[in-house]
Amino acid sequence: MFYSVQIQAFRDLIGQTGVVDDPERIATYTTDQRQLFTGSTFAVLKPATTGQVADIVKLAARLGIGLVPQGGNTSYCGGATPDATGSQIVVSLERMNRIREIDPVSMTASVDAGAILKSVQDAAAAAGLLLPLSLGAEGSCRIGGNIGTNAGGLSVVKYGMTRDLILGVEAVLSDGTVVSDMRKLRKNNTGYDVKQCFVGSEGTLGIVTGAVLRLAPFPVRRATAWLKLAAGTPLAELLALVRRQSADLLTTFEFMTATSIALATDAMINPPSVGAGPGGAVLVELASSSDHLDLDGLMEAVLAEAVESGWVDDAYLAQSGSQRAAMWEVRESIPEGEKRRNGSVKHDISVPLSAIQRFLGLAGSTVRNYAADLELSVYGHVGDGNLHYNVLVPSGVDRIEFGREIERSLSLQLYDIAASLEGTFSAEHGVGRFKRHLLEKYGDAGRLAAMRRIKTAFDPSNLLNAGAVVYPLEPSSIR
Ligand code: FAD
Ligand code: 2HG
Ligand code: ZN
Repeated sequence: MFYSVQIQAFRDLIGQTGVVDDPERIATYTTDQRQLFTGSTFAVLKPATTGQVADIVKLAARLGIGLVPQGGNTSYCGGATPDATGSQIVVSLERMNRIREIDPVSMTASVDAGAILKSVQDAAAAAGLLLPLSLGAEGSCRIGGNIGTNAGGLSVVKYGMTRDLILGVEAVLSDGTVVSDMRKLRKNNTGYDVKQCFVGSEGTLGIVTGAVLRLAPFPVRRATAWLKLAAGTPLAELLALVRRQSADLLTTFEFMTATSIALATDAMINPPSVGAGPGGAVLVELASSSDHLDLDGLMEAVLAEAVESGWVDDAYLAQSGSQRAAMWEVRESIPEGEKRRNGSVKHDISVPLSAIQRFLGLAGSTVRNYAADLELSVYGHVGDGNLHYNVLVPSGVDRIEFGREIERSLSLQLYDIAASLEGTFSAEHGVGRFKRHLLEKYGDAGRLAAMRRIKTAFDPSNLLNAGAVVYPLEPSSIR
């Protein structure tokens, strides 16, 4: 076999169990989770320690083999998938899944990068604490992948993105140097904030092997409501009302259109009878770690004012844990609902909150002009100015072909609108391999130059996830 010498060299380094070269087992690591692209690799490496990751990087650098770090392979932009050349090797962190420490006093979780998000949430909860990162893929995505994509999700409006939750990091650089900065400090102004370089860099600057995450007090009270919106409800104003009148106890403000809700409920076994008003619906949640607060009473007062304002036609407060869970299940089933209906072409846009209504208006007329019969599934984390503005693939149509056609035409018009409103073509899903051309098109020239310099400084040989996010500097321009 062409790469047998290399495979043996990696086996000698990290042992038999750490190297997978059986094509059948490799296959799950080479296709992205949306099944848009299948790359190729001759082996998947599964290190068990940070030392082994460092050894892998050093050997790969010597052999000139590119490395693609992978966590749960749930990301949306093809960043965890090797390219088609067959010369990159996947480094899966899945065996490095230890929760190293939950420190209830410092309120931190120190974990291996391969720990599954849900298992870290559970370990924190067992100590009465909350890891406030929550997303539909939490049962399979891993902390290193969350850091790689700077994952957002369902409670960003209160707690921020992964970037806001990371206190310390351990990572291996492209020459095998280990950055060991697993400190729990909130304050540490000692020069460049190196850990933040790894956040959102999608495996192009280093392989993260560990992280210290910030925890919060566990919310013992939650009030969850489903709001049916009147036609033309100004979402940002409604959000401001809820934040103000709930004393900013808001943790979730998720918008959904009627189509998205129908897709989700179609995919559920026991769907609740929730629906949308003419302006869609919003899932709102308030949370408190204090059991002295009457959160339901507060929510009822907020809802009454929202109805009074004329922006909300109807509102329901979940009366039990199972009603709350059902409301959440609707929201979280939308991606699965889209998948079952032949998929969607995804647009993970964000604009300033002040421009969200304008985006919806302009994008809506753009889609209608493009093709009056196209169906949209529009939903998302409006509390963060982030919409998933997805075009449904018509049934009976080839999903991949349709996606290519839309991405060449309509998608660019939608991204142009987002850009004209000072927004972005990727709010939380990253750039990966699929959106690199969009970064070239929409990225500020100075920012791109800075990114190339950072990439070149961290990884002069372009060993780490080459082909994702950004091209390095031309070799001739490296001094
Ligand atoms: P992977 O897909 O394995 O990798 C992602 C990127 O990080 C790749 O570029 C990879 O090379 C890099 N990487 C992985 N591990 C490391 C490491 N140890 N060191 C350095 N780089 C690394 N995303 C959101 O932001 N918000 C959501 O609400 C959300 N909901 C989702 C719902 C569903 C149903 C699905 C399928 C996905 C959703 N996602 C969401 C996208 C995805 O789950 C996130 O991007 C997640 O953070 C990816 O984690 P992962 O472990 O699967 O990473
Ligand atoms: C979500 O918010 C995820 O559910 C997935 O970010 C979005 O599938 C999508 O478009
Ligand atoms: Zn999302």
